[in-house]
Parts: sequence; C-alpha cells; structure tokens
Amino acid sequence: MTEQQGSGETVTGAQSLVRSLEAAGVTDIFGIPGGAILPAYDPLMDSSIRHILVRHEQGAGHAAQGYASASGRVGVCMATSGPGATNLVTPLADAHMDSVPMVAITGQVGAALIGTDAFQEADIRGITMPITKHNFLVTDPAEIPVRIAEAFHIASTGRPGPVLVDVTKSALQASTTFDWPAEISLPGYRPVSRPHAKQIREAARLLLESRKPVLYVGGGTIRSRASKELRTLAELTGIPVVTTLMARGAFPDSHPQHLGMPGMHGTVAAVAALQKSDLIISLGARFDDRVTGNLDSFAPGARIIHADIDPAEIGKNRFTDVPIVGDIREVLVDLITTMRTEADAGNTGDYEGWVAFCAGVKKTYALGYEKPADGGLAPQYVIERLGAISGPGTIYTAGVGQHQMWAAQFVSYETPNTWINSGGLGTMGFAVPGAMGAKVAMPDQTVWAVDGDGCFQMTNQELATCAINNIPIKVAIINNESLGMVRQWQTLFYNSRYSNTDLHSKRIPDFVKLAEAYGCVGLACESPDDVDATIRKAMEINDVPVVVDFRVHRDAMVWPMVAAGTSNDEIKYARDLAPQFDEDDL
Ligand SMILES: Cc1ncc(C[n+]2csc(CCOP(=O)(O)OP(=O)(O)O)c2C)c(N)n1
Ligand SMILES: [Mg+2]
Repeated sequence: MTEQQGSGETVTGAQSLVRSLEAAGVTDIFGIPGGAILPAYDPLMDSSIRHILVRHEQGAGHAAQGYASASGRVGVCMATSGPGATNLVTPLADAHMDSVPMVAITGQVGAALIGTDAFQEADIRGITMPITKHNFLVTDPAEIPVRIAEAFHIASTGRPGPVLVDVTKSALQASTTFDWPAEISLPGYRPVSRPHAKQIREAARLLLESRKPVLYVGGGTIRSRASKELRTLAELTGIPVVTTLMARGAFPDSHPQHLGMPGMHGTVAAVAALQKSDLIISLGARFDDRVTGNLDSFAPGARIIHADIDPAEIGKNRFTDVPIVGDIREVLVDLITTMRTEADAGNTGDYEGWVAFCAGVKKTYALGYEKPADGGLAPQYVIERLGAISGPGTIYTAGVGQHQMWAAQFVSYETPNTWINSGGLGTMGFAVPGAMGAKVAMPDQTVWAVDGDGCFQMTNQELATCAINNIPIKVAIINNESLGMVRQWQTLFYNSRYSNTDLHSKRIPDFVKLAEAYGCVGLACESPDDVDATIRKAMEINDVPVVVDFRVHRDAMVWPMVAAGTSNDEIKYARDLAPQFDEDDL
C-alpha cells in the first residue's frame, strides 16, 4: 500500500469502492446484492474480483471466516443495508471472538435518509460496535479508498478481527476521485508485535526454575503462524504441550510431547497437566472458562507467563506473573534465542519427573469410546475413520455440539490451519459455509465439513452456492437425530428429561434427497462395516459437493468432561469415572 494508484481519476463512489478492494488485494467476495449496495454491484461485474453469490448473508460471513482461517488472507463479505447487514451480525460476532481477519462491506441508505427509519435502514454501525474490532460509516465518497485501506490494515494486524465498512448509497452514487492512500495514518492504533527483552529474560528464568511447566497453546499461535517456532521451543526444552480448541494443529498430535486438548472435553492428560503444573506458559490463549473450569480452583500452584498481542487479554481472568505483549511468533523466536544461550551455558530445566508423570497419564487415560452394544454406528468411529482415510492436509470445519468435540478429539491434526471451527461464540451452522470459504481459498485441499444434523439444518442452503460455483466441499452429517450436546446435558443434569432436543432427523428431512436437490451427491451410511467404503466413495467425487448422512447411535456422549462451573479436579473420564493419579513422581 505504498504506491499511489489512479491518482485523481474521476469515478463514481461505487467504482472507487471496487477499485479500492482490488488495490487491497481482494480476489474473492461472498455476498448478496440489494437496494443500498446495488451501485457497487455494477462495477463489480467488470472487476477481476470473483464475487460468489451466496443464499444467506450469514453464509457469506462464515465463508469469509473459513476463507481467512484456511489461508491467513483477509476474508471479505458484502451485503445490503437493513436485513442484509443484520444477517451478518452472527458471523461478525463469531469472527470477533475467534480473532478472524475479515472485512464486511455493507450498503447503507442515502445519507439524507439516515435517522428517518427509511426503508431497510438499520444502524449497523451501532449494532456491531461491540462485536467488531472497528467499524466505519462512510458518507463522503472521497473517503472510500482511505477507509477501505484502513479496514484491511486493522483487520489483519495486531490481534486480527472483523472490520465493518458501512457505505451510504449516496456516497456510492456520487462522483468522486480515486486516490489509493500511499500510507495509513492511524495515530491511536499501533499494535506492539516485538516483545520486551526484559520480559523474555524473566520468562526464561521462570522456565529454568520451574519443575512442572506446560506450554498452553491457543488460537493466537495459529493466527501468528508460529507452529514451527513452537515446535522448536518445545523440543529445545522438552516441556509438555496442550493445544486448545482454537489451536488444534498448531503442534502435531502425533508428537510425543503433545498431551492433547485441555478444557471441558479435553484429555485427562491435558487437563491434569495444567491443573498440577507450577508454570503455565500461555501462548495466544485467553484462559477461557471452557478451559479453566471454575477459575478459583484452576491450576492453584502455577505461576503464569502470559504472552498475547492484545494487552487487554493479559490478567483478564487470571493473575499474570510475567506479562509479554507481542506477536506469538516473535515471542517464541526471542524465547528460543534466550533458552539456547542458557543451554549453551549449561542451564537447562529439570522436568524429568514431570514429563514422566504427564506421559503416564496420557497413556492410562487415552481418548476412547464405547462401541454401541446394538451394533449401531459410533459417531467417534466415523470421525476417526474420516481422519485416517482423508489423511494429512485435509481441512476440517465443524458445527457446534458433540460432533464438533469429537472432530476436535478424534482427527489427528498434524499441521496448522486444517481445523476451523467456531470456538468462542459456538455458532451452530458454521460448518457448511465455513467449508465453502476454506475451499475457495484452498481449492487444492480436500475440505470436509463435519456437521451435526441440527447445525446442518441452519445453513445447508449454501450447498446450492457450492454446487453452482464449482466448490466441491464434502459434508459428513453426524446424524444422531437430536440436538445431541444439549441432550447430553439433559441426560447428565436433568434426569434424562429430553425437553425439545429430538429433531427426528433420521426421518425428516431426507438428507440424501436434499443433497441431490441441491445438485450434490448424497450418500448414507448406518453400519460400521460400510464406513470406510462410503468415505472412500466420497473422496473419489471431486467435481460436485458430496453429503454423507452418517446415521449414528443417538446416546453416545462426549468424554472426558468437566461439568460447567465445576473444578478441573472434578474431571470425569467417563460417566461416574474419575481418574486416579499416581503423584509419587511429583
Ligand atoms: C445458533 C445456536 N443456537 C443454539 C445453540 C445451542 N446448542 C449448542 S450445541 C446444540 C446442539 C447441536 O445439535 P447438532 O448440530 O445436531 O449437533 P450434535 O450435538 O448432535 O452433534 C445446540 C442447540 C448454539 N450453539 N448455536
Ligand atoms: Mg445432532
């Protein structure tokens, strides 16, 4: 963005918007036109930008998120004013919670009509103020290029997030000049990426002093593309690693130092390691309640090193001993240098007993599941086979619920950006549009949406978008004919009283016919014996989207589990089964 382009040429505001998006490097937009944004759709026809016409704006937003999460590029979506814009609210909130770089362009009613309750007027700037990293209302056409440049800069730097640019119809229709800014001047916005040397030294000192450290790896490690550096530090020090729901793939699941995912449905080893540690090194994680359980009893003996690009995260939930503000990759680079110097001087940590303890828990309480006694299909088995047959390099998205947790647990993630889900907001319906966006960004990679029968019924209309626009995603519906995760809580905490969680979705709708109606291939599978052949068949179809209805046992539950609000010490390995730790080594 250093070069001045198109200096002073007279254009419409709409042309200026499209030129600005081109200048920002945009190649793909997901959206739906309507009255207020209509002027912008005309020059879009002549642009090199590919616009993908979705069926619902929520789909456009989640597609932009999937696109961004898979590729690291800013995802872009576009909608008209009023209902078009409000349909973007869920994806914006989702992107805000999960730090996804995204720009949403919305049309707004003409400037003279703002505040009159005009047709399709909604104060989308006001509505999205708390759920965007930043947002703008543009009424002056001359401002369009600067605001677009700023939006992309803000979305993609520092802690990434969604930025909304609301442009009035009057600005789009007016005559203006196009000047792409040579540089961006945002005096109030200067994210710090370089960590402070003193804090790094302090962190290194704690690392060497501690006897029971854990690397607590969060989504920030994925966003800062720091997997290589993470592995270097982990192997240099020998410290055990846990990866949160947002960080699956940041560290290879097959690595012996990896204890798995912490949290409500984390592995016993990951939960126990955090709980019993004397030092937690948090790397782009945020001590979310789903990870800490009851905060007062979380990791009572641990000191905390908290590294994050966003200073507001540090100390938010848990007292921090060593705060480090910076980009996680840069933090890791500096920590590696310091720890290498220490190692050369003969200073290394003594973690032997701790590593043995963690490895022991990992072995004793490995992830597992019971096969249904009636010979029915175990959802975990389907997901395990999906991961094994699709192999590394496959991208997985998920909806929200039991299937999401099993997809996080039973696929072995070896590389970053291959696991994309709605972690913070927990948005049902994320999987299909998220997969669509990921496939547009990474067309050469297989993309599986692992979806619930409930979630799928929220956003499956984007299968039409996929079929028409040659976006051959694959969808695995884990059909337990219910809102399974809610049902699981009813089983455990409401005496098996199943209020409003039965979806009857083995009967209605017929997912195979629905897939076919959308121009996709529809397959069904209900026996463990057919799982491999069905997945292989789906893997062979690459010209159209494929939907597989895996008709699974409805009573399967997600284990381990820390019940909401309780202490991580209360983790259950299976129903009424608490793990026993041999702590002699500690
Ligand atoms: C938009 C939205 N509404 C409601 C919820 C609450 N909720 C969480 S999981 C879940 C059940 C999801 O059912 P399904 O997609 O079939 O997944 P399963 O748990 O059965 O695998 C519900 C209703 C939510 N997370 N998001
Ligand atoms: Mg379900």
